[in-house]
Order: sequence, then structure tokens, then C-alpha cells
Amino acid sequence: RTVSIIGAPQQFGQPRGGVENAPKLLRQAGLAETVANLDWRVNDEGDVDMQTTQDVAGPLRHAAQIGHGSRKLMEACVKAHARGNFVLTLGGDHSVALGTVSAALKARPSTKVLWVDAHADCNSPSTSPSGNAHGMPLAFLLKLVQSSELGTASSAFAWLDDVRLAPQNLAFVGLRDVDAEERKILLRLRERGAFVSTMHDVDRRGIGHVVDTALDHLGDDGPLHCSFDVDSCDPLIAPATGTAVRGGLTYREAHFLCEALAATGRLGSLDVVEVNSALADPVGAKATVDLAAGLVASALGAVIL
Ligand code: DIR
Ligand code: MN
Ligand code: MN
Ligand code: MN
Repeated sequence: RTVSIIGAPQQFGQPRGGVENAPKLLRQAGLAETVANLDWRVNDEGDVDMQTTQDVAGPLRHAAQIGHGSRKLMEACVKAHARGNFVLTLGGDHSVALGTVSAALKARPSTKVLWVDAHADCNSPSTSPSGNAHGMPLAFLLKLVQSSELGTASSAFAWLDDVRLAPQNLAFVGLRDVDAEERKILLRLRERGAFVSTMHDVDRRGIGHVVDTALDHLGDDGPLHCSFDVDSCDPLIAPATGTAVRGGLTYREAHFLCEALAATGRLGSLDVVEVNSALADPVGAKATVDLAAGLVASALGAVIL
């Protein structure tokens, strides 16, 4: 068992500087050593260079950067999947999921996706109130984006044409900040078979029930991909992130989720995104980086006993 660590210092999917430093900070926090101590071989593949072309104007900010950068990340992830490795991607903002999820689907089409996030990230350029790509990756993966919404940038996303995530292969945990148009999209996704849960469900049923139900929903075959936005966690434990929202997962709830994923034996890839140390004081920044590294350890099999 080998983990490929891939740094994806993407920042063009959102407006705040600093998120591009997360791969470096997570490495400095000893992530590779932590993983190696869990009996994994570790292959640090370094960072994908995500700065590419000139930007073009349009409803999706930095569309060309996002399209071309995500393609490079996808190619790096596909290579790691092809070697049979667990693929651990360190964002960067959540637009990196364009590359990571598409790679998982290309490598193993039966992949199911667990999206752990305060946000639903299923805006298309025409519904997005912000124009920020980190709020859009699922819209692309679910084929909700029309090429007309991308204008001249559509060619930068042509590599996604053969990628399709089916709604029934998608589960959300942690939602609590959804845009008005996004709400309609989520309700439609639920009708089409996605598992859509919110923090209200965690309150009512407990994290154990919510995670078990999400995993049940994703079935008992095929690899799992988890895309973990640290803003799913409460700002009390993860203050260093771009769009913090109160009322998130507690430390144990987040770890429980990762432990439950590891226990399935089917987790094949994981993204940890939106750690931005520039947005908290040094204590909060370190707490957020350490939390993210600890969650990776739980997802890779660290157990209490
Ligand atoms: C908002 C924020 N829904 C948007 N999204 C965030 O810009 O589309 N996603 N923060 O992680
Ligand atoms: Mn997100
Ligand atoms: Mn988020
Ligand atoms: Mn985000």
C-alpha cells in the first residue's frame, strides 16, 4: 500500500491569497511521516504547477487558469491511480476537485464521492453569486454546466467532456451555507438520487447515523473518493479557511467521519482543501493545519484503540 501525495497549490478558484501555501504547510507539519507511521509507503509527488495561461473574462473568474491547471492535476492523479496508489491531494482551493474527482472517475468509473463541506459547490457559472470556481466543481462533474456559460474559455474544459459523476454516486455531509439557486440544484440532485444531508441532520441523528446512511447510500462496491473541505469543520477548530461558517463539525465528528471512511476499506483517494493560514492568527493557523493533517491520518487508518 502506497500513498501518492500530490500538492495542488491552486488559488484562482477563490479570491483570498494564502490557500496556495497549504501543501507546503501540511508537509512541514509532518504529514508524510504521520502517514508512514500508519504502515503506508509514501510517494511524495511534489506540487503540480497550476499557473498556466492568460485569463479570459467571463462569468467564471480565472476560467482558463482553472481549466488548464485542473487538467494538469487530473493527469498527475491519473498516473498515481494507475500505479494502484492511494491518491492524497493537498489543496489549494476546492476547484482542485475538478482534477481529482475526474481522475478518480477516469481511473475507476465506479468511484463514489463523499463531499464534506459547509457548501454545496454545485453552482454553475450562471447561478454563482461570486464567479469563484471553488463553488462550482460539482456542477462541472455532474454535467450541469453548459459550454455556452464558459464562452471562449470552454476549450480549457474540453478534457472534462468524457467525465460524468452520476448524482446517485454522490453524498453530501456538513452543509449549512447554500446559495438560493444552489438550493434548487440540491433539491433536484436529491430527486435524481444524491444523498444530501445538512448539519441539521447531524444535530438530529448524530454523526454516526449520518455517515452510516451516506455510506450505505453509496453502496457496497467501487472505490470511494472523499473531498474534504476544512470549512466543513467548525471555525472554532478550523478558523484558517476562506469561507468559515459557524455551526460546523466538531473535532470528533470530523475525525469520526474519516475513521468511518477508513473502516470501509474502500477509500481510494482524498482531497484536503481550503486550508488558508493567512486568514487566522498563528495559533488558529497551526490548529487548522494540524487538524487537516490529523484528519488525513484518520482517513488512512489511524485508530484510537
Ligand atoms: C459560494 C461559496 N457558494 C460560492 N462557496 C464556497 O461562491 O459559490 N465553497 N465557499 O467552498
Ligand atoms: Mn468546498
Ligand atoms: Mn466550503
Ligand atoms: Mn471553497
